[in-house]
Amino acid sequence: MVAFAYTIAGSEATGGAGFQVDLKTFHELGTYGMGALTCIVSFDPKNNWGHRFVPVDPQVIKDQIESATEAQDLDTVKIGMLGHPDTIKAVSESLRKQSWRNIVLDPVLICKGQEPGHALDTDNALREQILPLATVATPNYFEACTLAGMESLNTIEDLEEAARRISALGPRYVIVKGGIDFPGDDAVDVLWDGKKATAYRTPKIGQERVSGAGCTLAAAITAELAKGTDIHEAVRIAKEVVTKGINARVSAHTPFDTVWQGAYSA
Ligand code: PXL
Repeated sequence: MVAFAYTIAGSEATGGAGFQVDLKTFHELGTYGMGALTCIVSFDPKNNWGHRFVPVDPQVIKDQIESATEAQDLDTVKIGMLGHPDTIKAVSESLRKQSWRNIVLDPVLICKGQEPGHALDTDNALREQILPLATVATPNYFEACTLAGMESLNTIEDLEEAARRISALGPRYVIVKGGIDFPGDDAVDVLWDGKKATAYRTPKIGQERVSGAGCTLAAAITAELAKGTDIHEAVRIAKEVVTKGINARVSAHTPFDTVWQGAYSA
């Protein structure tokens, strides 16, 4: 029987991040994608592609989750952009209504191109109400620094330390994504599994950011966990999906190229 992969995430209208990326990735990995929308992001072409952000009414988020969880026996969910304390409260309450085998949290604090650090109440709500429920967290460089309380990550040991600190806040598994900001020639992700750290490396592809890499990685991990793949293999496959997707990236009139999920099986 087909495995169900569920996402609770925001829409990014150009298809380069969020809900759209999650569904494409779920499909690419052979899972049946479902989801609840938390917010609607429309980049503004007349204002340097700045973020126009509209939260979905919290009750409507709860209704969507009720509908999906009654329709199917879901046990694996990915949490993407929440973006507002009221959204976080609604999602946290809905998640607590059943048990989950896997809750994969991509702790989206800000999006590419946004100014960091203006929404402390959202960051704190995420840390207090969602992170403790997560079984897997996939912070990027900036999110790992923020959640772990570290100023910078310069070595593999720093990535491990950040992952261990974030694991102490709830999630059993933490994958810290070094990405472009981590020094050196490789894109390094470190998985802390509660006992040991494993580094996954691939050569960096250029020095420019690509939209959707983080969403794709977390969604691919979610799809693999939904199918019953173990966490180490799930991370390995997810990294391969992202690497192939960046190699085959799609250019847009937005500031960033975007990952092509379809490259994985092509
Ligand atoms: O890449 C993070 C992200 C996630 N979800 C939505 C987004 C973004 C960044 O733009 O818009 C909806």
